[in-house]
Amino acid sequence: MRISHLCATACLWLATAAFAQSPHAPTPVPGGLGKLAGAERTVLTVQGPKGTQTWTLQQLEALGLHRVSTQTFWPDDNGTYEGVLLADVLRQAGLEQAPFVRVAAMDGFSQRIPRADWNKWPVMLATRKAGAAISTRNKGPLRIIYPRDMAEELRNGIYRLRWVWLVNRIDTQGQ
Ligand SMILES: Nc1nc2c(c(=O)[nH]1)N[C@H]1C(S)=C(S)[C@@H](COP(=O)(O)O)O[C@H]1N2
Ligand SMILES: [Mo]
Repeated sequence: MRISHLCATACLWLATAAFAQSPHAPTPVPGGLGKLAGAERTVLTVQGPKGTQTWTLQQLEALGLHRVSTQTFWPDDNGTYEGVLLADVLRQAGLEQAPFVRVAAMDGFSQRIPRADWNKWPVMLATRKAGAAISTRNKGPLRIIYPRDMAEELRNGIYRLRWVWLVNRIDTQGQ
């Protein structure tokens, strides 16, 4: 138990160190960005072992904004995104060790994202594109952004499904 815990800690540290070295990894935005219009509205419900949590945009961004410039699977969507690390959101709900989470969207779409993804890569829950809020028409206010340029593997089509947009719920349903 202790040894496996040590390993988990070391592996996490190694993974974090590797993220930091990639020029394509999200980087922290010190001090955050100006407040968004509508930042007080609830945009996300997370259900985990710690119960059900709701999040406003402002509360989410207070977890620590990160920024990444990335290619996507959709040329029009390429660009710079700001948001929080999915792992940080999951930790607040006690879900960081879950085998997977289900990320669900306003349009009824959902996908399972396995733990390996948020352990290996700084997967983001984006709240902004180039500093501005993302409208629902533009797949916001929350969307999953993989740091796709960090790894060749992330170009594989299996990850395309996991770029859920219009995200409004995270849970472990279907386990
Ligand atoms: N909210 C939401 N996210 C979504 C989807 C969706 O229908 N709704 N489609 C998924 C699927 S099945 C794929 S393949 C891509 C959609 O890519 P496309 O718009 O190029 O078909 O995004 C994923 N994210
Ligand atoms: Mo798809």
